[in-house]
Amino acid sequence: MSQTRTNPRNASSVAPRIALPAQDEDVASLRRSIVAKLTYSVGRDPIVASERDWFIATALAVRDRIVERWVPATRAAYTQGRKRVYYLSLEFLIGRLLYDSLNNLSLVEPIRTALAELDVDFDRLRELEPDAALGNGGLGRLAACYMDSLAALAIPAHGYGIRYDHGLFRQVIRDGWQQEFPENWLSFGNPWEFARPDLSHMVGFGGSVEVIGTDGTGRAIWHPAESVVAVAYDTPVIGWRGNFVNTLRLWSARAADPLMLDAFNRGDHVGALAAGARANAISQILYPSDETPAGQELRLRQEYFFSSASLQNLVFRHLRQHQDVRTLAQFCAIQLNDTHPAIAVPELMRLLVDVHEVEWDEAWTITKETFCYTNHTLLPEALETWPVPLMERLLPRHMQIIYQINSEHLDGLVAAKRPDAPSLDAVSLIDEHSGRRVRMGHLAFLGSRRVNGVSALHSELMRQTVFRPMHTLFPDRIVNVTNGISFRRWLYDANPGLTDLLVDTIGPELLDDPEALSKLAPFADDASLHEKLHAVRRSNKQVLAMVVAERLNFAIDPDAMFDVHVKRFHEYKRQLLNILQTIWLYNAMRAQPTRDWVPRVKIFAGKAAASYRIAKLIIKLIHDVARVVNNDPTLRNRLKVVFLPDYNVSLAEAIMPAADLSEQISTAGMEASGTGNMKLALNGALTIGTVDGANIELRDRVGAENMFLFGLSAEEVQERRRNGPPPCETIAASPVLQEVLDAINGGVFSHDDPRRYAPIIEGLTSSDWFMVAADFESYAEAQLNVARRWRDQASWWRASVLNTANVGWFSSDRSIREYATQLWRVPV
Ligand code: 26W
Repeated sequence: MSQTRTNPRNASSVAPRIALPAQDEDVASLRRSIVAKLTYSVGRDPIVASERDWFIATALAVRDRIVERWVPATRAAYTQGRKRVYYLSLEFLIGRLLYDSLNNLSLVEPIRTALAELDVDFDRLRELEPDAALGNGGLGRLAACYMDSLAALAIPAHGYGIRYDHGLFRQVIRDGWQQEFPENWLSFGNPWEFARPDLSHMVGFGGSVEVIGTDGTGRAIWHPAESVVAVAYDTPVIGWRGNFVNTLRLWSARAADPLMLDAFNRGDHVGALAAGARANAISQILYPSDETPAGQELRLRQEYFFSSASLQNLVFRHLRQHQDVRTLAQFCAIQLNDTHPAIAVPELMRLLVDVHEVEWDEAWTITKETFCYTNHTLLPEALETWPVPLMERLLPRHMQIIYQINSEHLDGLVAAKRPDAPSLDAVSLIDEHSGRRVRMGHLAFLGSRRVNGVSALHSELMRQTVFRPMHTLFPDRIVNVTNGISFRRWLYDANPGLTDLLVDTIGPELLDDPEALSKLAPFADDASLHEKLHAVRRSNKQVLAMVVAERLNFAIDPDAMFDVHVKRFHEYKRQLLNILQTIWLYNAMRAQPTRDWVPRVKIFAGKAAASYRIAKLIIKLIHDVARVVNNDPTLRNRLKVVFLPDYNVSLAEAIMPAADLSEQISTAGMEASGTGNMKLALNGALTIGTVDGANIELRDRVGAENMFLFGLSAEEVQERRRNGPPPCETIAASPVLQEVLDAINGGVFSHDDPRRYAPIIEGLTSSDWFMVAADFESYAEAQLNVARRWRDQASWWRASVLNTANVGWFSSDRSIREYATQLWRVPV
């Protein structure tokens, strides 16, 4: 295979020495199996094989080595009768699997050598793998990190979700505007999965219910009007060092009766396929909305589809092994990743009562003992509720069950006559205020033994705000499990240079024990370590600069500070605050061009929900500012603004190791946790951030003196929203902010349409809900401190070392251990 096209990864293709040196027999056997896969599975002659053919062949050869471990791991968990975790999630934001699998198997070097012997370049090959982008952002990526840690810790687990034909949309920027295009990750097949056409479940919708008992607790027979088949696709999930393998089981929807032959024979060729199309639609596409209610019926169909298939499957598995459905809670823990699978609560009740004839009360006890629920956001617009009429039409039996659960819950409350009892209205499963709607958060809460938030602050705010009435009734139910990240993917895979340096400095123990990173702390002032870290960072920045050059045809200087703001676009994440400060810096540089400004590259990446007008306008503003700033010769290249399109896991793997500064600047109280903050700190970036989400726990470990914290606290935000000065006063009191807004308003960045940003200015001056104006001065001041610290490189690298040294706790292994002991009651 020729090696002409430049590949940015080649620049950094330092083999991570965490992999054992290539053994001759490994190399020879890998080479043989790759050629065999190419020949017999791909059906290609090596002479004519394309790079993609080689990729598929390589992945299949690697998969064999995973399966060799999968079968015994699954069998052992079965024979030992171990309790199993089922992680139900509508999203798994996985990214690529080739490099990660190889790293887990310590086979990176052998594969590289084997492929080189076949004249194939591994680093080019791995870039061909499409990202599995079956998620929107933090919630989906967390699910993927947790699957990684479950396998690493050898906890028997299944991830359950949907095998979307199309993952998160591809973001294309045209003239500064975001456009969405369908993504097609399956177009060349998926070498990692096993289709299981024999493993399927029927999922019903609509129809009628025949009630058998005399009260609401009796059995019923549901006659669905429509049935959809859920077909399983299994992907093995291998743990660190290949010791254990779990299963990610994703469901694909098929029509029970794909072709209505009588209609076809009548000549109605389209109508004959209609039912099939309606069924297929369920698993066709990931909902791209993040933090906004999708609201559509299709979304509810997706939620019920995968919840029902997963529960039928796990009950089936339980019965096959233990025969008695009543012991379910003893052997299964089911985790609900947000409320998206909350319908699983009444679904389990239906399976227990209607299908397995368990008495209602016992069924409810089993249900509550089996489920746990994680909440990922307090944004009121993102809390799921479904209109009662829609639920009655689509899931009539579940609606009956929800009514019964609700009436027992409310009756119990009345009977208890507690003096501190919240109003029935506040704890009812039905919201009677804006049309009658089912509160899925309340349903998940009531049906779970434990409910958790994802950072200390977020869990506390759950108790004080959204779940306050429920918390009063069940004061022990809400617990905290602060999020974590997979160090395998976010350090060993993404930053082999740093990984090697850490191993050289403090020993290989850290590879198996993230807390061992603390041994780095004594080296915080070691100048020779600083030098080496600087060399690693610089080479990672060079790689990122090549990505920028390739994608945007634009040069950035690896010696400038890389100031990185990457995440979904949302007003509360305040990319707007960052770009306003960028304009402020631009003005200041133009006013004093001879000052010794620290050279900076502002790097943005992230997608906006397709319907989120203001978020898309902020993306456009970043591009407009970039055009002006990047072409202004007076700045002498000391400020550049870059927007990298189509942010995904793979791009994040290139960005995290190349960042100097990490922007975590959400409005306090609004970011449940954040996980990008952890990835960046682990890779040695310093954080500029608000006292929000997991930033707080980061501060507690890393030390406030090694971060740049600024802005209002969550409490101050609340207070200011209630009684604060009007935003126009805040703006008037800050001449620099006023100047920035005047520039935008005056069309400095949008000569072609000076009114373009009126909605943004209007939002700031009329309500400033996200406290952009309120926090501006404090943020700008913190950015000055950043520049000051950068000038003192010894102090900067000291802080960087202490970041990496103190973030071991944010490993998702730690999070999963907490889930295992506090929530699931499984041994670790
Ligand atoms: C119904 C529409 C919808 C879609 C997505 C509502 C809510 C969501 C998610 C809860 C959004 C999300 O990804 N939340 C993020 O979860 C991460 C993992 O816990 C946290 O780190 C982030 O702070 C949180 O925003």
